[in-house]
Amino acid sequence: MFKKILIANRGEIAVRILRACRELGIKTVAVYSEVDRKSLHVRLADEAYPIGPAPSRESYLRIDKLMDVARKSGCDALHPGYGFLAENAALPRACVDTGLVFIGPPTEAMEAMGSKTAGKQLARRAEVPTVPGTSDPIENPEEAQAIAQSMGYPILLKAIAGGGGKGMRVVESDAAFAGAWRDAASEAMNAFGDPRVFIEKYLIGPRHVEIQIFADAHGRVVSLGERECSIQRRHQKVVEEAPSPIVTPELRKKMGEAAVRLARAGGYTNAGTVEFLVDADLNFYFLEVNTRLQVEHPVTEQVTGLDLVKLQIAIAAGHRLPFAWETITPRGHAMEVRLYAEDPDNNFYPSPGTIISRHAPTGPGIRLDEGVYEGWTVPMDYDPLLSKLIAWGNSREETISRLRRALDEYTITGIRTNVSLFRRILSEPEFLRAEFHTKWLDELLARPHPPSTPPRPGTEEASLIAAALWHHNQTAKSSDSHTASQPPSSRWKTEGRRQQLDHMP
Ligand code: MV4
Repeated sequence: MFKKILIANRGEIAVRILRACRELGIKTVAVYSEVDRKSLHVRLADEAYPIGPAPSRESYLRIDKLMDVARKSGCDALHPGYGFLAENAALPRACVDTGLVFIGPPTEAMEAMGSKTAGKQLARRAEVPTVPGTSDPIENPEEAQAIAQSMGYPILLKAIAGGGGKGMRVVESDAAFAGAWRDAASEAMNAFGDPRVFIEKYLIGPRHVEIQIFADAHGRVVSLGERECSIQRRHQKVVEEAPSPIVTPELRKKMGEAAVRLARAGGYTNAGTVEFLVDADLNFYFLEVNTRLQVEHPVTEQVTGLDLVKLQIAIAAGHRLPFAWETITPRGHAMEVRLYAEDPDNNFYPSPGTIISRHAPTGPGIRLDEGVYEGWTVPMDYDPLLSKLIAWGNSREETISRLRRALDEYTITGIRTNVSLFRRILSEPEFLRAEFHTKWLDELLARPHPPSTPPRPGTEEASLIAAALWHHNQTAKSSDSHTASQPPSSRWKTEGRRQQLDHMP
């Protein structure tokens, strides 16, 4: 087993990896940029080293600095987390050169599966269903249009290098093709420096369902079941759950076997996620492979009882997977919401700042993965993910009621958060009936809706009395600034009682 692991990341995921290492008796080395000197991952690690200024290009994306730290501190392995360099094949390559074990797939598997079209070609060879369309980029627009005509509209143009919905255009008719082609190619060029585009049949109202796979270095490949990730805002997942409410045991088996075939075909090892779109008739189509641990991995952990980070470390150290996939059946239901330092009443603008006070929910079925603490300042230089709140229950209904209860317990002052977004989603009848698809949240948010929480009082020194006075004035002025399910009075009562309790001797 490894003695010391370099954690090449920050925030909640660095903390998550640290915790697994601590439980395994492995020493940890953190790295930090100038604005992360006081961050939680730095405080919790056995050792921590600065790697440069705030911009990630000059710190968390500097492979040379990471290798320097690993050599100097005597690490034998590196965990990349997610984001930053996690899916950049140059990182596993550098690790090999430095004599470090990369906790993730081999360089070649990352390259073979990381690109959208390479992944799609591999899927076709492995007889994994793909969306009808091309799996090669098309050079000439006339040829592309002929393909679109023969497929029938609507079609979707997708950038090869795509991500986050950039370089994607739906084309409804032949007349709209030429313009959409130009737009998609120039957007892709601007965003990725690569204008190449391919064509797919456009699926209406699909769901995003992904399969968690694990592969060891001894030929065993397993599926750990699916996660439902259709609740997205502008291509960013905000709520994830396991199992998917629409996936039957038969579909789970079929999708799991397809994902395992693909992983085998790509020579994959370690943790990976195979993304699929699922249509209304429960046909599934391969989308892409994520060659890393995902943000939403905790929902799989909660329903399988496995620690995926420990599994990643064990596999990287050459251990065998200790179970066969036939033995994995999800138990109960888990759901995660991503709490961000952003303002849902102001177009989800990032809201960095200092956390004045914070109260974390606990109790039955609640897990909180976070990288923050009271008094810490959320930097504006990175993704503002604060915490992942995860609930587990025996049924989807119990899980949702626990999550709502935990959201009511969660308070954080000094910064704005998107908590109110989740109160809203978790009380929508369609969400409760699990009737949604990948565009559902964007459509919901496009409908007019009053702000769902009262604005917080002045964030510097929010005393209970000021808050109560403010609230009194607010309710006297208007009564429509809240939803029926969450009257602000009860919220202030809860908060007031807690503050009184906090100050009891
Ligand atoms: C699609 C699609 C419909 N038909 N492909 C968006 C991001 C990229 N990873 C794939 N995406 C989509 N591909 C076909 N042929 C609809 C989407 C899509 C989507 C997919 C997953 C999660 C959220 C989404 C939101 C809008 C559109």
